[in-house]
Amino acid sequence: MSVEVLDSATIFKFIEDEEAFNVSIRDHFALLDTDNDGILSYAEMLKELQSLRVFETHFGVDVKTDPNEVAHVYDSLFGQFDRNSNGTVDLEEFKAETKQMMVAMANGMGFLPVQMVLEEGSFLKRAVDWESSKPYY
Ligand SMILES: [Ca+2]
Ligand SMILES: [Ca+2]
Repeated sequence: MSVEVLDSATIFKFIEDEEAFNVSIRDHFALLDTDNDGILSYAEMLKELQSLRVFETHFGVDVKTDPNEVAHVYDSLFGQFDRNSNGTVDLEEFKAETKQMMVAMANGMGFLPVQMVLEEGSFLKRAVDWESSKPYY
């Protein structure tokens, strides 16, 4: 984990760089697909859903939640990824939903840079690394 400063422009630029974005989607998908069958089951997605940190506030305070409620939220998040509701998430679904979530996050951030704790391998960390690998222009 590391603390990074990022702004919505970094996220938008990363998404718009089709090639870089596709590579990171494929990488991340392959990491989650532990049985290598090319699709993500609920169990395989769970790790990703947990990393979305839906229960943390902006101040990093853990919100106490009832386990039933947590399971319900994961179910509904999984349903967002599983667009054709066949019980698994394929690469296209994963890409479409990840992109949409990142756009929503970027829109929510506005124009001011935000300091965030990012996990290694998360998409936001990838976006930051991607930007810092670019020469200034
Ligand atoms: Ca799988
Ligand atoms: Ca599906």
